[in-house]
Amino acid sequence: KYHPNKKVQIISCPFSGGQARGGVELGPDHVLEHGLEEQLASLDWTLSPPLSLSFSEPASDPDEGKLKRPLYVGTSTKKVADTVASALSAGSFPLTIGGDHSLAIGTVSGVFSQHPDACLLWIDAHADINTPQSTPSGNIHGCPVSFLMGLADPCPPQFAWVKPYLKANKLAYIGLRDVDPGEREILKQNGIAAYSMHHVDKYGIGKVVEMALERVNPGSKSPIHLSLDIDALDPVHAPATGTPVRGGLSLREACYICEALAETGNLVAMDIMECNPALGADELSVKATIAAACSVVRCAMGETLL
Ligand code: 5AB
Ligand code: MN
Ligand code: MN
Ligand code: MN
Repeated sequence: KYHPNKKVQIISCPFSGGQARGGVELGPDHVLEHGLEEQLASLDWTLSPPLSLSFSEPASDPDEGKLKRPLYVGTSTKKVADTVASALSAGSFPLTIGGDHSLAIGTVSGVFSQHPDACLLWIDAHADINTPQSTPSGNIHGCPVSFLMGLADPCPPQFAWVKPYLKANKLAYIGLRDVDPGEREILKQNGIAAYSMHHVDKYGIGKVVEMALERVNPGSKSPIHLSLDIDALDPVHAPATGTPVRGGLSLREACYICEALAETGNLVAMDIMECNPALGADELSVKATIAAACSVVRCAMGETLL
Protein backbone atom coordinates (compact mmCIF):
# COMPACT_ATOMS: atom_id res chain seq x y z
CA LYS A 1 0.00 0.00 0.00
CA TYR A 2 1.55 3.27 -1.12
CA HIS A 3 -0.92 5.75 0.41
CA PRO A 4 -2.06 4.28 3.73
CA ASN A 5 -2.76 7.80 5.09
CA LYS A 6 -5.11 8.52 2.20
CA LYS A 7 -3.99 12.11 1.77
CA VAL A 8 -4.72 13.58 -1.63
CA GLN A 9 -3.38 16.76 -3.19
CA ILE A 10 -5.52 18.04 -6.04
CA ILE A 11 -3.43 20.02 -8.53
CA SER A 12 -5.53 22.13 -10.92
CA CYS A 13 -3.81 22.94 -14.18
CA PRO A 14 -5.80 25.35 -16.32
CA PHE A 15 -3.43 24.97 -19.25
CA SER A 16 -4.17 24.77 -22.97
CA GLY A 17 -0.78 25.54 -24.56
CA GLY A 18 -0.20 22.01 -25.86
CA GLN A 19 -2.94 22.29 -28.45
CA ALA A 20 -4.95 24.87 -30.33
CA ARG A 21 -8.50 24.63 -29.02
CA GLY A 22 -9.58 27.09 -26.33
CA GLY A 23 -11.59 25.90 -23.37
CA VAL A 24 -9.55 22.96 -22.08
CA GLU A 25 -8.14 25.36 -19.44
CA LEU A 26 -11.68 25.43 -17.97
CA GLY A 27 -11.62 21.70 -17.26
CA PRO A 28 -10.27 21.80 -13.68
CA ASP A 29 -12.86 24.29 -12.39
CA HIS A 30 -15.71 22.32 -13.94
CA VAL A 31 -14.47 19.09 -12.39
CA LEU A 32 -14.18 20.72 -8.97
CA GLU A 33 -17.57 22.43 -9.31
CA HIS A 34 -19.05 18.99 -9.96
CA GLY A 35 -18.18 18.13 -6.37
CA LEU A 36 -15.06 16.00 -6.73
CA GLU A 37 -13.61 17.14 -3.41
CA GLU A 38 -16.71 16.09 -1.46
CA GLN A 39 -16.80 12.82 -3.39
CA LEU A 40 -13.21 12.00 -2.44
CA ALA A 41 -13.84 13.03 1.16
CA SER A 42 -16.68 10.54 1.33
CA LEU A 43 -14.23 7.86 0.12
CA ASP A 44 -12.24 8.67 3.28
CA TRP A 45 -9.53 10.75 1.63
CA THR A 46 -8.11 13.70 3.52
CA LEU A 47 -7.86 16.67 1.21
CA SER A 48 -5.47 19.57 1.43
CA PRO A 49 -6.89 22.70 -0.23
CA PRO A 50 -6.52 22.23 -4.02
CA LEU A 51 -3.49 23.89 -5.54
CA SER A 52 -4.33 25.88 -8.63
CA LEU A 53 -1.27 26.51 -10.72
CA SER A 54 -1.10 29.65 -12.79
CA PHE A 55 0.52 29.66 -16.18
CA SER A 56 1.48 32.73 -18.12
CA GLU A 57 2.26 32.72 -21.79
CA PRO A 58 5.64 34.21 -22.68
CA ALA A 59 5.61 37.32 -24.86
CA SER A 60 7.72 35.60 -27.47
CA ASP A 61 7.56 31.87 -28.14
CA PRO A 62 8.71 30.98 -31.66
CA ASP A 63 8.08 27.49 -33.02
CA GLU A 64 10.87 24.99 -32.40
CA GLY A 65 10.88 23.14 -35.71
CA LYS A 66 7.27 21.96 -35.98
CA LEU A 67 6.55 22.35 -32.25
CA LYS A 68 4.10 25.08 -31.28
CA ARG A 69 4.46 27.15 -28.07
CA PRO A 70 7.53 25.15 -26.93
CA LEU A 71 8.64 27.65 -24.28
CA TYR A 72 5.16 27.99 -22.76
CA VAL A 73 4.75 24.21 -22.57
CA GLY A 74 8.32 23.64 -21.38
CA THR A 75 8.16 26.11 -18.49
CA SER A 76 4.59 25.20 -17.51
CA THR A 77 5.27 21.47 -17.37
CA LYS A 78 8.40 22.09 -15.29
CA LYS A 79 6.20 23.85 -12.74
CA VAL A 80 3.82 20.87 -12.76
CA ALA A 81 6.72 18.44 -12.27
CA ASP A 82 7.96 20.34 -9.22
CA THR A 83 4.46 20.54 -7.73
CA VAL A 84 3.77 16.82 -8.22
CA ALA A 85 7.16 15.92 -6.74
CA SER A 86 6.53 18.02 -3.61
CA ALA A 87 3.04 16.56 -3.15
CA LEU A 88 4.53 13.06 -3.23
CA SER A 89 7.38 13.91 -0.90
CA ALA A 90 4.81 15.37 1.51
CA GLY A 91 3.12 11.95 1.50
CA SER A 92 0.12 12.93 -0.64
CA PHE A 93 -1.40 11.33 -3.71
CA PRO A 94 -1.13 13.93 -6.50
CA LEU A 95 -4.33 14.13 -8.52
CA THR A 96 -3.66 16.44 -11.45
CA ILE A 97 -6.61 17.88 -13.35
CA GLY A 98 -5.97 19.29 -16.83
CA GLY A 99 -5.80 21.05 -19.04
CA ASP A 100 -4.32 19.42 -22.09
CA HIS A 101 -2.26 16.24 -22.04
CA SER A 102 1.11 17.96 -22.58
CA LEU A 103 0.85 18.49 -18.80
CA ALA A 104 1.80 14.84 -18.37
CA ILE A 105 5.38 15.77 -19.27
CA GLY A 106 5.25 17.41 -15.84
CA THR A 107 3.18 14.88 -13.90
CA VAL A 108 5.15 11.84 -15.05
CA SER A 109 8.49 13.61 -14.52
CA GLY A 110 7.39 14.54 -11.01
CA VAL A 111 6.30 10.99 -10.18
CA PHE A 112 9.44 9.33 -11.58
CA SER A 113 11.69 11.77 -9.72
CA GLN A 114 10.23 10.33 -6.50
CA HIS A 115 9.54 6.77 -7.72
CA PRO A 116 12.14 5.87 -10.37
CA ASP A 117 10.79 2.29 -10.37
CA ALA A 118 7.25 3.39 -11.29
CA CYS A 119 5.28 2.21 -14.28
CA LEU A 120 2.89 4.27 -16.37
CA LEU A 121 -0.57 3.33 -17.62
CA TRP A 122 -1.65 5.67 -20.43
CA ILE A 123 -5.38 5.45 -21.14
CA ASP A 124 -6.13 7.34 -24.35
CA ALA A 125 -7.52 7.12 -27.87
CA HIS A 126 -4.08 8.40 -28.93
CA ALA A 127 -0.54 7.26 -28.21
CA ASP A 128 0.82 10.80 -27.62
CA ILE A 129 4.29 9.54 -28.57
CA ASN A 130 5.03 11.73 -31.58
CA THR A 131 8.54 13.13 -31.70
CA PRO A 132 9.31 16.71 -32.74
CA GLN A 133 10.03 15.19 -36.15
CA SER A 134 7.01 12.89 -36.49
CA THR A 135 4.30 15.21 -35.13
CA PRO A 136 1.75 15.89 -37.86
CA SER A 137 0.23 18.86 -35.98
CA GLY A 138 3.04 20.45 -33.97
CA ASN A 139 0.71 20.23 -30.95
CA ILE A 140 2.76 19.11 -27.98
CA HIS A 141 -0.19 17.28 -26.34
CA GLY A 142 0.48 14.64 -29.02
CA CYS A 143 4.15 14.29 -27.94
CA PRO A 144 4.52 13.96 -24.15
CA VAL A 145 5.48 10.29 -24.07
CA SER A 146 8.33 10.76 -26.54
CA PHE A 147 9.85 13.47 -24.34
CA LEU A 148 9.48 11.31 -21.24
CA MET A 149 11.28 8.43 -22.97
CA GLY A 150 14.04 10.62 -24.37
CA LEU A 151 13.03 9.79 -27.94
CA ALA A 152 13.19 13.45 -28.96
CA ASP A 153 16.70 13.60 -30.32
CA PRO A 154 17.90 16.29 -30.17
CA CYS A 155 15.78 17.28 -27.20
CA PRO A 156 14.32 20.76 -27.79
CA PRO A 157 16.06 23.22 -25.42
CA GLN A 158 12.74 24.12 -23.74
CA PHE A 159 12.56 20.52 -22.52
CA ALA A 160 16.19 20.07 -21.56
CA TRP A 161 15.06 19.69 -17.91
CA VAL A 162 13.06 16.51 -18.74
CA LYS A 163 14.93 13.36 -17.67
CA PRO A 164 14.34 10.25 -19.78
CA TYR A 165 13.02 8.32 -16.78
CA LEU A 166 10.45 6.29 -18.69
CA LYS A 167 11.66 2.97 -20.07
CA ALA A 168 9.73 1.18 -22.80
CA ASN A 169 8.99 -1.84 -20.58
CA LYS A 170 7.35 0.39 -17.95
CA LEU A 171 4.69 1.85 -20.22
CA ALA A 172 1.36 0.34 -21.30
CA TYR A 173 -1.50 1.83 -23.28
CA ILE A 174 -5.17 0.95 -23.23
CA GLY A 175 -7.87 2.36 -25.52
CA LEU A 176 -5.84 3.28 -28.59
CA ARG A 177 -7.69 3.80 -31.87
CA ASP A 178 -6.10 6.82 -33.57
CA VAL A 179 -2.36 6.25 -33.85
CA ASP A 180 -0.28 8.17 -36.42
CA PRO A 181 2.00 6.24 -38.83
CA GLY A 182 5.16 7.56 -37.15
CA GLU A 183 3.78 6.57 -33.76
CA ARG A 184 3.03 3.00 -34.89
CA GLU A 185 6.65 2.68 -35.91
CA ILE A 186 7.86 3.96 -32.53
CA LEU A 187 5.54 1.61 -30.60
CA LYS A 188 6.78 -1.35 -32.67
CA GLN A 189 10.47 -0.48 -32.53
CA ASN A 190 10.38 -0.08 -28.76
CA GLY A 191 8.18 -3.11 -28.10
CA ILE A 192 5.73 -1.03 -26.06
CA ALA A 193 2.68 -2.77 -24.58
CA ALA A 194 -0.16 -1.21 -26.55
CA TYR A 195 -3.74 -2.45 -26.19
CA SER A 196 -6.08 -0.91 -28.74
CA MET A 197 -9.87 -1.07 -28.82
CA HIS A 198 -9.38 -4.17 -30.98
CA HIS A 199 -7.80 -5.91 -28.01
CA VAL A 200 -10.53 -4.66 -25.67
CA ASP A 201 -13.11 -6.19 -28.04
CA LYS A 202 -11.17 -9.42 -28.47
CA TYR A 203 -10.19 -10.18 -24.86
CA GLY A 204 -12.52 -8.02 -22.78
CA ILE A 205 -11.37 -5.25 -20.50
CA GLY A 206 -10.64 -7.55 -17.54
CA LYS A 207 -8.08 -9.59 -19.46
CA VAL A 208 -6.58 -6.50 -21.12
CA VAL A 209 -5.86 -4.83 -17.77
CA GLU A 210 -4.39 -8.09 -16.48
CA MET A 211 -2.11 -8.40 -19.54
CA ALA A 212 -1.07 -4.75 -19.37
CA LEU A 213 -0.13 -5.00 -15.70
CA GLU A 214 1.73 -8.27 -16.29
CA ARG A 215 3.82 -6.52 -18.97
CA VAL A 216 4.77 -3.40 -17.01
CA ASN A 217 4.61 -4.68 -13.45
CA PRO A 218 5.34 -8.42 -13.48
CA GLY A 219 6.13 -8.68 -9.76
CA SER A 220 3.18 -6.41 -8.82
CA LYS A 221 5.58 -4.34 -6.69
CA SER A 222 6.06 -1.16 -8.74
CA PRO A 223 4.23 2.05 -8.00
CA ILE A 224 1.76 2.92 -10.75
CA HIS A 225 1.00 6.29 -12.33
CA LEU A 226 -2.30 6.49 -14.23
CA SER A 227 -2.58 9.15 -16.92
CA LEU A 228 -6.11 9.22 -18.27
CA ASP A 229 -7.14 11.27 -21.29
CA ILE A 230 -10.92 11.63 -21.21
CA ASP A 231 -10.95 11.01 -24.99
CA ALA A 232 -10.17 7.36 -24.21
CA LEU A 233 -13.88 7.14 -23.51
CA ASP A 234 -16.30 6.91 -26.38
CA PRO A 235 -17.65 10.34 -27.37
CA VAL A 236 -21.10 9.04 -26.37
CA HIS A 237 -19.87 9.29 -22.77
CA ALA A 238 -17.30 12.08 -23.08
CA PRO A 239 -18.11 14.33 -26.03
CA ALA A 240 -16.61 17.56 -24.63
CA THR A 241 -12.98 17.03 -25.59
CA GLY A 242 -10.67 18.42 -28.25
CA THR A 243 -9.87 15.30 -30.24
CA PRO A 244 -12.81 12.87 -29.90
CA VAL A 245 -12.57 9.53 -31.71
CA ARG A 246 -15.53 7.19 -32.13
CA GLY A 247 -15.39 3.58 -31.04
CA GLY A 248 -13.93 4.13 -27.58
CA LEU A 249 -14.16 2.71 -24.09
CA SER A 250 -17.55 2.51 -22.47
CA LEU A 251 -17.88 4.37 -19.19
CA ARG A 252 -17.85 1.01 -17.39
CA GLU A 253 -14.70 -0.16 -19.20
CA ALA A 254 -12.90 3.03 -18.20
CA CYS A 255 -14.18 2.68 -14.64
CA TYR A 256 -13.10 -0.96 -14.59
CA ILE A 257 -9.52 -0.01 -15.51
CA CYS A 258 -9.46 2.46 -12.63
CA GLU A 259 -11.05 0.02 -10.17
CA ALA A 260 -8.53 -2.67 -11.09
CA LEU A 261 -5.62 -0.26 -10.60
CA ALA A 262 -7.05 0.86 -7.25
CA GLU A 263 -7.28 -2.79 -6.22
CA THR A 264 -3.54 -3.28 -6.76
CA GLY A 265 -2.87 -0.84 -3.90
CA ASN A 266 0.06 0.46 -5.97
CA LEU A 267 -1.45 3.55 -7.52
CA VAL A 268 0.62 6.61 -6.52
CA ALA A 269 -0.67 9.35 -8.82
CA MET A 270 -3.35 10.09 -11.37
CA ASP A 271 -3.95 12.61 -14.13
CA ILE A 272 -7.36 13.37 -15.59
CA MET A 273 -6.85 15.36 -18.77
CA GLU A 274 -8.46 16.95 -21.82
CA CYS A 275 -11.98 17.78 -20.58
CA ASN A 276 -12.98 20.82 -22.63
CA PRO A 277 -16.22 22.38 -21.36
CA ALA A 278 -16.24 24.79 -24.31
CA LEU A 279 -16.68 21.99 -26.82
CA GLY A 280 -19.78 19.94 -25.96
CA ALA A 281 -22.75 20.35 -28.31
CA ASP A 282 -24.85 21.53 -25.38
CA GLU A 283 -24.82 21.81 -21.62
CA LEU A 284 -25.83 18.18 -21.20
CA SER A 285 -22.84 16.88 -23.17
CA VAL A 286 -20.51 19.00 -21.05
CA LYS A 287 -22.13 17.73 -17.87
CA ALA A 288 -21.87 14.12 -19.02
CA THR A 289 -18.17 14.56 -19.80
CA ILE A 290 -17.39 16.14 -16.44
CA ALA A 291 -19.46 13.53 -14.62
CA ALA A 292 -17.56 10.77 -16.46
CA ALA A 293 -14.25 12.35 -15.45
CA CYS A 294 -15.34 12.44 -11.79
CA SER A 295 -16.52 8.82 -12.02
CA VAL A 296 -13.22 7.47 -13.28
CA VAL A 297 -11.32 9.43 -10.65
CA ARG A 298 -13.54 8.06 -7.87
CA CYS A 299 -13.02 4.53 -9.18
CA ALA A 300 -9.25 5.00 -9.14
CA MET A 301 -9.48 6.38 -5.61
CA GLY A 302 -11.28 3.38 -4.21
CA GLU A 303 -14.99 3.64 -5.02
CA THR A 304 -16.53 0.19 -5.50
CA LEU A 305 -19.96 -0.90 -6.64
CA LEU A 306 -20.60 -3.23 -3.72
B1 5AB B 1 -4.23 13.86 -26.98
C1 5AB B 1 -2.33 13.65 -33.06
N1 5AB B 1 -1.75 12.34 -32.91
O1 5AB B 1 -0.10 14.37 -32.65
C2 5AB B 1 -1.24 14.73 -32.96
O2 5AB B 1 -5.57 14.40 -26.98
C3 5AB B 1 -3.42 13.88 -32.05
O3 5AB B 1 -3.55 14.29 -25.73
C4 5AB B 1 -2.90 14.05 -30.66
O4 5AB B 1 -4.28 12.40 -26.89
C5 5AB B 1 -3.96 14.01 -29.57
O5 5AB B 1 -1.55 15.89 -33.18
C6 5AB B 1 -3.37 14.36 -28.23
C7 5AB B 1 -2.98 13.72 -34.42
MN1 MN C 1 -6.28 11.60 -26.69
MN1 MN D 1 -3.77 12.30 -24.66
MN1 MN E 1 -7.55 14.87 -26.95
